[in-house]
Amino acid sequence: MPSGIIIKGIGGFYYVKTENGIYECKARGVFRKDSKIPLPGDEVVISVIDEEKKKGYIEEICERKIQLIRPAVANINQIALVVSVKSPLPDFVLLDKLLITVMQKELNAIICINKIDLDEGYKDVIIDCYKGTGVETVCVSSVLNVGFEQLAKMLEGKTTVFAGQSGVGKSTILNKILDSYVMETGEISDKIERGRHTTRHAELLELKSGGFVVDTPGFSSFELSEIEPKELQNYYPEFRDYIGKCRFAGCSHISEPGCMVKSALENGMINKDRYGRYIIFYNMLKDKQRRKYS
Ligand SMILES: Nc1nc2c(ncn2[C@@H]2O[C@H](COP(=O)(O)OP(=O)(O)OP(=O)(O)O)[C@@H](O)[C@H]2O)c(=O)[nH]1
Ligand SMILES: [Zn+2]
Repeated sequence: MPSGIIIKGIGGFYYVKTENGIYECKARGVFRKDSKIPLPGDEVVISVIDEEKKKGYIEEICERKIQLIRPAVANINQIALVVSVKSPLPDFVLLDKLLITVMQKELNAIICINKIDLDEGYKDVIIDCYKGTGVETVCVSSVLNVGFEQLAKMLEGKTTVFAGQSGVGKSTILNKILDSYVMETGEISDKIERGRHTTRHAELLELKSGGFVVDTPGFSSFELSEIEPKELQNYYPEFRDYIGKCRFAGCSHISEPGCMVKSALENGMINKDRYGRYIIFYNMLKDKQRRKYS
């Protein structure tokens, strides 16, 4: 039986890309019984019932390597965190939270700095902030039409979700990347500045060079979940060299003496703003934990 990957699901039909093209498939009732809903990104085995009309049934869903809830998509392996240098200014709290989640899920991250036509200089502030994380950054502008070749290279062979606050230009970037796909793009308006709420089913769009990008609505709020305060340090790649070397085992790197993270901070090895937000997140998670157990 042929196997393939679900690229989208609409109204009970799943579109499965195989070596022999795309099949419109229904899911066997057995999945519903197990409350197992096929998702875009799922690797599946199908049976073909009509080769000419390209129709079939999903017979089996392979084990998911990863599943995102919002957007509901399976088996992605990269998240492109999009920020713009202006209109809107970067929400660094959101960006850090997204990066923490990417690290927690062991996905690859890239940072895509958009709208560099609006402020050439500010991109360096962003680059500097994330230099220590080792996350690759790329600067793009659809107005100047620059950076897309480099971005496309970073997407090759991966399944990438674009994430970032409303209005940073995710749809615009996707349109540039997939010039043969047409997607909805917002207008500059108050509506966008305040955040637009659209729900769309996630869809995997195939890249000419191999790999997929996921077309999803942007989200502008985000809660860290299921992270123990002491775990947080592990999701800061720039802390990695110092963790376990502090005077106290279980150092939170906030107020303990003999902290190697803090001395790295003082020596300029760790970005001060990133560290400042680490403290905020740490205290937030501590609070959450206290509430949970009190
Ligand atoms: N100056 C400038 N404007 C841009 C650029 N890229 C996108 N924009 C504009 O920014 C606005 C928002 O772009 P979208 O692509 O809709 O942003 P989005 O991130 O998909 O927004 P949501 O759908 O709300 O999450 C649009 O008016 C775009 O024309 C750019 O490189 N430079
Ligand atoms: Zn420490």
